[in-house]
Amino acid sequence: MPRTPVPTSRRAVLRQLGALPAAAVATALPRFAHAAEFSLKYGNNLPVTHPLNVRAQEAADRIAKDSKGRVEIKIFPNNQLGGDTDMLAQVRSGGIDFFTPSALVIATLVPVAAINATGFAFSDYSQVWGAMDGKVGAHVRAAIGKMRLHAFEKMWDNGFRQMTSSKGPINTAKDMDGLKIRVPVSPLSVSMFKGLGASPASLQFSEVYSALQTKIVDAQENPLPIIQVAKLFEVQKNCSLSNHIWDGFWFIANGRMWESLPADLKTVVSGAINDAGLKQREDIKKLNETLQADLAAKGLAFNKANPDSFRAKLREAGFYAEWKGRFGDEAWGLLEQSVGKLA
Ligand code: X2X
Repeated sequence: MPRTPVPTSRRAVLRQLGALPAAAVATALPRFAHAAEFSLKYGNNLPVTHPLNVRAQEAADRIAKDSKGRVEIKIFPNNQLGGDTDMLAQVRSGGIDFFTPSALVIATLVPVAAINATGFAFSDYSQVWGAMDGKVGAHVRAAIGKMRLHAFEKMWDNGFRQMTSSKGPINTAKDMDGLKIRVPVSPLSVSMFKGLGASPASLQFSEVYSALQTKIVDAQENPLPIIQVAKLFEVQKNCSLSNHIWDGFWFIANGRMWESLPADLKTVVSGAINDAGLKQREDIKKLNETLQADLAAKGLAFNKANPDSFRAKLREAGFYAEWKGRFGDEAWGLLEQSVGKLA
């Protein structure tokens, strides 16, 4: 029997495929096209237009090139593989290899990871990156590591969270009274918004647009880039600039998969992901400077919320004392080294 010749060029591959029935082509093609030794899946909760996806795709391209095709990363954006809770379970089990949960969301598994989201802790980005590229971040990464997940060194930016509502502007903590507001699946968010007198509902991000549209909730809170790319301005009237939480994404990998990667490939993957994260931070910073005008032109009415009334209300509700206890003195002390005394 004559042996099937091994195709040597793209042309030869196509010629050979041309001789196969369509169904066979569909299954044969990926095998030729994806000879990667490590074919890895990355799931996230954001639309493809968000800088997180744009920069992650660049990282994936660089990894394919620098690993000479040995590592291929396929991105599944926009909750294609399930919502936040589902993807967190999948990255633990190995169903997916990478996930970028917000600090708020991974905190359902690693409680101290929510520490950066302590209400009104950070006043600017120099404090944020000082803490997260420094001791606070290192403390959280170690805690993530104990759950058999690998967290890359450079956290990616979500941004300072702002409140939007279909019920009018939020100026002071009083305007929060009884407000039905969606928050992420996160114990800290629930505690904080209860402390502010609101009525928070935890929903995965995949459900936010429709929950606002159908008025299951009246309000939500997210950084401006998310309000833009997820088109939340279509279903909200007001945006109150509150900067109440700084939130970032941990780029995490399944621990077993990570350990199985040879050292040279670990270097390639880490380098590309961390560099892309730094570029993504710049993208978010630029968007924050331009998006208010953009969103205002789309009909969102902006106002500045008064942070003092919120801080006072949270203190009164015992929010800081409670979370200092839950995070522990060590973590709280590291945060205060970056931002000053909190409570
Ligand atoms: O769910 C949200 O609000 C988002 C997109 O900011 C997070 O991933 C926490």
